Amino acid sequence: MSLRFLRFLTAGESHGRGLTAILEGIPANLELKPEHINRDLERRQRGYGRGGRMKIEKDRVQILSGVRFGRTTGSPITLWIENKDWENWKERMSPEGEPSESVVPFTRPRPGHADLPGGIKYNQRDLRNILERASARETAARVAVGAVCKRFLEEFGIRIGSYVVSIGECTFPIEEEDLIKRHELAERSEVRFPDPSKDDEFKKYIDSVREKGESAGGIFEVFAVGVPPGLGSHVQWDRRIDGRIAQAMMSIQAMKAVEIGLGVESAKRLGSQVHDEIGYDPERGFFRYSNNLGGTEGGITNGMPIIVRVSMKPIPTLKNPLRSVDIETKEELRAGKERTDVVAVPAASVVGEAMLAIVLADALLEKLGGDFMEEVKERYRFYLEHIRSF
Ligand code: EPS
Repeated sequence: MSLRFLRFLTAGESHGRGLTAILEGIPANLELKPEHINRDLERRQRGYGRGGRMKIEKDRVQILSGVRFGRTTGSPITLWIENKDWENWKERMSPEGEPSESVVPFTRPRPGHADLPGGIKYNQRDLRNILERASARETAARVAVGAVCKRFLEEFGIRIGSYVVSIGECTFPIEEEDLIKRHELAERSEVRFPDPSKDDEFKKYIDSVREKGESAGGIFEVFAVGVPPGLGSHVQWDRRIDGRIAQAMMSIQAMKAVEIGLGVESAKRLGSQVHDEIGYDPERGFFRYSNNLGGTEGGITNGMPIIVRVSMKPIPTLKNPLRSVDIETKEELRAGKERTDVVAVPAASVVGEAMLAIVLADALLEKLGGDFMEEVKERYRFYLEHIRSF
């Protein structure tokens, strides 16, 4: 499944020169400045539990095409983020010449990483040729694309946020009910948990994981508020918005499960305890008494906030590596080691925001069409009037 109106591709290796993304389909005349993107790039780099790499990088975007004097032109938008670590990898990652002696092939695949299946598939005996692209470094490019989509959605009053629910076994009840406030609290937390007073306990937990030479995953939630009813469609499998969101989330490196609204819990409850009752108010129009379904019914948004819960597995690079086999000698030994993060759930939640923004911008453009912002906005006004009078 792919996007229906927007298109984007990313390119670049973790220790290559940098990352590129090309995004096409954003209407002309949208205000867009590097600051809009840099804010999210910087947020993605934060989070307790990251390894040494984040001290090296200082992700900043350069807009290479599709924007002139701070406004989109409708042409493909090219985004470029430099890898500062390239300086240390120039010889080992050179696109030209022959490998020098410093190039030691990576031959001991890490269980849980793309190393072995990717090596087999692409017939690469130096597994670095796989791991460099499989690395979650690529998510910086997605966050840049997502930030452009957020900028677009903002023009329609749609806001996206996220917060961490748990890291490994460490979790606490979330007291705050309001989604925007949860997001704002998460912004002040070192682990993006919506109660910064719990930071020390999360940090202690992450330290204990590090001391054991282990890694940990976790759960985060991403939401969108201000979404109109009617994005996505029930009429065809690949137009259903929940399926599109799930695919986008699962495409993030290391994600293993996606739930919408109550998700797994809804399978245990009876119907009356799950479905969101409908009310009508002459001022607000149709509304719901609850939001157990997380803003989607029949593959269509229903006007309630979209709430997505995503589970991330532990990072596969371990200080105390698991059993593996050297692909050259076929000897059973321990997997290779690379510098790594211990926990990257806070960063993943920012990537989740980007993916939700991309899917919703695509679905909004699918609904409204249009090549320039004034046109899209006029169509949106018409559609809002239709919703009010329905
Ligand atoms: C990653 C390994 C680490 C992470 C990296 C993802 O990088 P390195 O091997 O350079 O230490 O820091 O994440 C990023 C570079 C990033 O920008 O998020 C991996 O193997 O997936």
